[in-house]
Amino acid sequence: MELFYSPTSPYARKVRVLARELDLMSLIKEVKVVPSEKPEALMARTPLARVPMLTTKDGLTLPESSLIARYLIKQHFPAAVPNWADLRYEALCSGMLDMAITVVMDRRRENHQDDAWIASRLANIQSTLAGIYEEWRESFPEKGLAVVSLACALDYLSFRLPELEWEKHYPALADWLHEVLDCQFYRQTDPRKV
Ligand SMILES: N[C@@H](CCC(=O)N[C@@H](CS)C(=O)NCC(=O)O)C(=O)O
Repeated sequence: MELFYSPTSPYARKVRVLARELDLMSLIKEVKVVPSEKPEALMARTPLARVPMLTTKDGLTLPESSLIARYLIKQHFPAAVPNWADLRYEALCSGMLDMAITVVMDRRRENHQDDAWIASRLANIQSTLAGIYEEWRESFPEKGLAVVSLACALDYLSFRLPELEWEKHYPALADWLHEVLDCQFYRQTDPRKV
């Protein structure tokens, strides 16, 4: 299998960590690309030209991190059925990342969106984070897709939107994140070490 990724993509990081946790790396060749350069190898497999993108052992091209995550879990646990609670956390974290990335990309453009647009994206991230935090305080899975999704999303916020200062607002969640990140799979995929 081939997994196309870029080192700074939090969606790609999620499936790269998951593949390592599920002990699938002997079956996967990672291919580093810069999607904005529209590399031929990526374009030939997905006209979306986004990462992550997985070519499965049957030659299917899976162009979406949630799909790839479900495929990887099925490879490790053939009898796995959808874990809706985990998938829900994954979707919430992906939604937060979608908003974070639009803000990060917008800041790189010459013609920026107006401040109200940016503020509304940041407010959505903050309200989603507040909701996740309340649930996390009550109970949260110890491992698996929910943990990987949340850790990759939170670390992306720390990396690209430090002004949110989420770690200051939720110190217990920040402690949890640093414990999770203290593992070789996260170190190997740290976007700061590009
Ligand atoms: N919903 C997609 C999002 C993937 C995505 O937006 N990837 C970005 C990198 S973080 C990308 O490849 N962008 C390339 C581009 O927009 O040119 C997923 O979960 O896989």
